[in-house]
Amino acid sequence: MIGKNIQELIPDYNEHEFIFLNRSLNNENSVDLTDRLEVISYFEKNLFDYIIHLAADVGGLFKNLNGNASMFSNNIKINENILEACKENNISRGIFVLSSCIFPNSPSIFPMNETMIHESPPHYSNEGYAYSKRMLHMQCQQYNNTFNTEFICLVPVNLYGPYDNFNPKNSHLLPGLMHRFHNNKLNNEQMIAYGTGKPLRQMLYSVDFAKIICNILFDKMIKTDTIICCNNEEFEINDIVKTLTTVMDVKYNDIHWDSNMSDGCMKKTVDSSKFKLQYPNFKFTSFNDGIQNTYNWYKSNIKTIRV
Ligand code: GFB
Repeated sequence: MIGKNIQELIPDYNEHEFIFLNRSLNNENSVDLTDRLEVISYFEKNLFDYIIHLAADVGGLFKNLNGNASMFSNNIKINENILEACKENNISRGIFVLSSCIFPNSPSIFPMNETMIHESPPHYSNEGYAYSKRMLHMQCQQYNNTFNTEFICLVPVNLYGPYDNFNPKNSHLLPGLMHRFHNNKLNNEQMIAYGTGKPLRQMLYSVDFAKIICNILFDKMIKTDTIICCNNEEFEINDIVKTLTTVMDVKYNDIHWDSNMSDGCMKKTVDSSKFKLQYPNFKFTSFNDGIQNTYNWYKSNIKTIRV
């Protein structure tokens, strides 16, 4: 998702050549990142100057609940292979993406900041993914200290937007609901949302995060930081669903909340003061506009969306 959004920004960075790895394409840039030899030889063939590491075995709450073991194993392999390939091929600057879900489930204080990532265990629902990302964070810091690299870790909150995964079984909240509600509406079926709607979430529009990644990668002032990226707004899930129903022109009161489905983590509020200090003029897309843009994109691309 983020890679596709970065592809659309390339004209703004035409002094650089971007190569996008994609596991599903059948060409020289389709690489199995869990295969160490394949990764090492790919990077040997291409002398890259920078890396933007977005690849992960990732998904929403329900994918994590059922897949913690494989998600930990896959992501540990991917991250270790990528970091080794960077070291072997002298790629000394890059962006590595973490997530706000890796933070402690019961922190000493809210909102959480960049220094608190390893303070205590993450929520059990996605501990596999969370610990693999915490190891990536620790490895980036070790590489920076040992090999003098500039590996910067960015921490987005819940991402949504064009090019997301819309498969309701393993997607995140917004795309899963959008795809399901769209089909419920077409087939005149009961609309169902999961959980109680009470948990709190912060949301980041994928286009905004793609811009932030490129801004920071080419901003040589930033060297070895960990930076939370969001606009500090937080919503109850039922308010997120209310906004979605308004945009999709469906009745919020028609929605049945299936409280047998897990709520997952109730709150994981993080603070982006560090980002705002560095980029005080960055304009985040409003949540309503972000959902409207995403739904417009979804309807125009419905034949080719990832489900
Ligand atoms: O985005 P999501 O799946 O994951 O959101 P997390 C889960 C929350 O949305 C739970 C509620 O409270 C669900 O009960 N929900 C309501 C739904 N309806 C739905 C639905 O149709 N689909 C889904 N998926 N949820 C993520 C991590 O945790 O946090 C990611 O899984 C990532 O890896 C992200 O790190 C930041 O927000 O719970």
